[in-house]
Parts: sequence; structure tokens; C-alpha cells
Amino acid sequence: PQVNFSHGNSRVTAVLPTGDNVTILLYGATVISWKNRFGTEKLWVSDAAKLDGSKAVRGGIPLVFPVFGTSPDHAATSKLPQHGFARNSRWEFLGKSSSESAGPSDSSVKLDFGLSSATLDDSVKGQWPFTFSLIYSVTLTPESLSTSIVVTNDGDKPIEFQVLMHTYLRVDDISKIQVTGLEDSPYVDKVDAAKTKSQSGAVTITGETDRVYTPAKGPSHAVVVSEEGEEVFTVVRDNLKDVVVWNPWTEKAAGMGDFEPKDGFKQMICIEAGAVNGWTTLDAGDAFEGAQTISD
Ligand code: TA6
Repeated sequence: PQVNFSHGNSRVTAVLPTGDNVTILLYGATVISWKNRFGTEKLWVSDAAKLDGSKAVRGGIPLVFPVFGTSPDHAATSKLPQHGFARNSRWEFLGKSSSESAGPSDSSVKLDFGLSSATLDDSVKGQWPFTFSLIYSVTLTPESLSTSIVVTNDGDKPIEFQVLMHTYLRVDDISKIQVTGLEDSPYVDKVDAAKTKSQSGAVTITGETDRVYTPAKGPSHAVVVSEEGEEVFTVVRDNLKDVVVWNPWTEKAAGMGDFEPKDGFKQMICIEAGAVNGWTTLDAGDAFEGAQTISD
């Protein structure tokens, strides 16, 4: 059995022999669907998400680079839109590699996408004049979905950047969710005057939640999303020291034109792996790699 694969001019889909499948929009290299062998969608995408390249996708896994949020007092990125340009740029599909060592149950497929200063829209280059290249890889196995990014500084001056994978995980009922693995981690509470607090016990979502755990406990320390005591997602990070937990809740969901249905916040939680507190500096010629693996 083969890994099936189709590459339209706007999206790439790969299907494993087990039936697990993933779809990536070339716009933003945004993962817009991850389904298991039973056809169950694991990511949340708004019914009103724009998939035509007119704006960043509301859902799936938008890629945040080179700035998280906006940084008006950081000269190099101060002209960039919220969350940078990666999620609303057209990426190139660089190719796929698949492996099936012993049989279908350990098949996997890796899809590579590229964005660089050579392919970046001129208007954006004017806002962020650095020579760089990004390779974003999406790897699907019957047990997991991984996304990794390699940032290379191809220029002659240091680059300061932030990076984050803005993952919208689909859940049945947010009121039944607990997030563990962040205990004792310091976090910035963006819904409470950006106060720094320390996480005690599991995280539950009972209202608008917007927290930057920085650093989240050890990189290999899994963040686990459980629903009524059953683990539904496990997120392990590699070289991404921070985790953002976000749920817009009623009011913020009502305020986003591309957030539908309006009570859809009850079916999603964003667990976002990244390096967003302060800046990662990449010297000329150096490369940075960060990755997440989401197991369901
Ligand atoms: O990741 C959390 C966050 O930074 C929130 O503060 C909220 O702004 C969210 O991202 C969505 O941002 P967006 O630009 O996609 O509407």
C-alpha cells in the first residue's frame, strides 16, 4: 500500500494506508485538517475561516513568525502585522518523503514547505529586510502529527525572531477539559494585566484564557489535554520553550468576524508551542530548529 498524495495548486493532502490524513494549505503552510483513520477531525477550523488567501486561517495550525502578537518597540518587527507574515504568505511545496518500514501501521509521510526572502512578497520584504529561509515540515503517522520549522539566516547580520505554532485542537466540550504538564510553570496572564503567575494544578478553562507559559516545564515534558479524565492530546516540544494556552470565550469569539459558529469556542483549545518570550537571535549563517509532536 502506498501513501496517497495529491498536490493541488492551493493545498497538499497525504493519506496513510491506515486512512489517517492531513491537508495543508500552501497559503501560510497552514495545516487545515488532520483526521484519524475513523475520519475524526482532530483540529478545529472556523466555519467562516478564509481559505482563499485573503487572510490568515482561523483555525488549524497557523504559523507565527517572525513576531508573536505585535512588537511596536522592537524596531526590526514593528512594521509587521500581528503574528508576522508566515501565516499569510504563499509557501512553496518542496516535496514529500514517506516511509513504511514494517507495514501500514508504521507508515509515515513528511511534507516539506518553503518560504524565503527570495519568494516573500516585496511589500513584506520592505517591512522586514532580512535574508532568510524557512523550511516547515509536517509529518503524519498513525499516532501523531508533528510540525517542525528550520529558520536559516542567509544574510550577513543577526536576525531576532519569535516563532510559534498556533494549534487549534478540537475538543468535544471545553468545560470538561483539563490541561496538565504545566504545573509550577510561570505564566504571563494576558487577561489579568499581563501579571506573572505560577501554575498550580491542572489548567481548566472557565472564561477567556490567554496565558504565555514561559518557560513551560522542560522541553520533553508533555502538555496533556484530557477530557473527562481521558487523555485526548499530548503535545511534546523540541527546542520550543514556551506554551500559550488560549480560548477566546464568548465575547472575543463574538468579536471575530471569521469565528463561526459563535459558540465554537466550546469545541476548541489552543495549545501553542513556541519561543515567544524575548527574542531568539540567529547569527549570520546559523540555523534554528523547533518542533512539536501532537499525539492523539
Ligand atoms: O495565541 C493567543 C493570541 O495571541 C491571542 O492573544 C489572540 O490574539 C490570538 O492569538 C488570535 O490572534 P489572531 O491574530 O489570529 O486573531
